[in-house]
Amino acid sequence: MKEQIESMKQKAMEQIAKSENAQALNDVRVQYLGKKGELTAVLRGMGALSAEERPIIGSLVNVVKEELETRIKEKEAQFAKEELERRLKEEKIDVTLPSSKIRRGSKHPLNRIIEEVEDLFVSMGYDVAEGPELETDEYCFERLNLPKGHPARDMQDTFYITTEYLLRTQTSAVQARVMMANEEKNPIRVIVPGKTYRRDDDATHSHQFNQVEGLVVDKNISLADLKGTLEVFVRKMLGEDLDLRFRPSYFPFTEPSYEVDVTCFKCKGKGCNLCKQTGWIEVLGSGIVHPNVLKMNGYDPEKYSGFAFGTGLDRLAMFKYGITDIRLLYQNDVRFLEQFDRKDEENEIKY
Ligand code: 2NM
Repeated sequence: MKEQIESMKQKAMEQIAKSENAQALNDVRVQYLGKKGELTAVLRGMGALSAEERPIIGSLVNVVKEELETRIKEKEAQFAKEELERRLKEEKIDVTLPSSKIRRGSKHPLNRIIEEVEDLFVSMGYDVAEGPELETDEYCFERLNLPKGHPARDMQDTFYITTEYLLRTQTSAVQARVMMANEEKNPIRVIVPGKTYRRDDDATHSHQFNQVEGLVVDKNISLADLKGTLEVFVRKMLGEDLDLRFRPSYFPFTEPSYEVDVTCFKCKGKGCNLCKQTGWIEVLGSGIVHPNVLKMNGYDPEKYSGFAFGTGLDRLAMFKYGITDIRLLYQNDVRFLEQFDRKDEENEIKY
């Protein structure tokens, strides 16, 4: 019996030594020490032994059982250690590898244009003012020399909310607010960028669009100041080599009024499809502030004069970036918007 147990132990030890993984090791444990294991069977059969043999065999089986368990535990620990080492080696992270590119948002072309215009005018001493998009008839029309019944009120198709409230058709309403808010009636240099609304929406017109208007009020302001300022504005935004042409026009808030054309930046004035063979493209409206406008907003037209101008930022963005469909500016397609990411210090991602 003793020899039988000893040889069982030898066999088990060999099998443990030969086990190559945790699964194989567990199979050995089950084979000898499990409920139906070979060594367990010996313990179960002890009842058949004599009273002398029983304690001897019993303790021998227990010693062998312990030896096998210890050996299995050692082997298990060895497997666990090897597995850990393998993972440490295989799953090593190289912290010096460059990261995958982070997808960042980019500035909308309209916002880029607005910022550029603001930077330019601030550098010339202007303030930037903003005001409500929901305006009153008083500020949008009355104070801009457009009394009720004035035929020019039909020039803009207005979104009326009530008889008093409306969506502003131009940002000039804010200029009137700036003049009214200036209690000392000091000189004014201001630009007003913002959203405006008109009741037309076809392929080339959106019911909502973006404008920037400018207003200068001071002593001795003349047409020369207007022309010089707009020349700087147009050349900085669209190209230093461009010429301006002032065409007489009509706006209720200015007199005289001019529409400003610029040399076609596509054909440089030769004539092409963009300028409809004229060599010129209309970019601005402007004029000398009407004395009524000054008066109605608290400025004495005998002491002060001023000039004002306005332009559509959507058109400007389209010209500057060669965008052919205005709707692209409002669809927020990232494939379109990504193309306007500035590659300068401000936006450059450094790794
Ligand atoms: C334009 C064209 C001409 C304009 C006038 C004024 C104000 F407040 F002085 F009356 N603000 N903006 C103006 C003049 C705007 O946009 C095409």
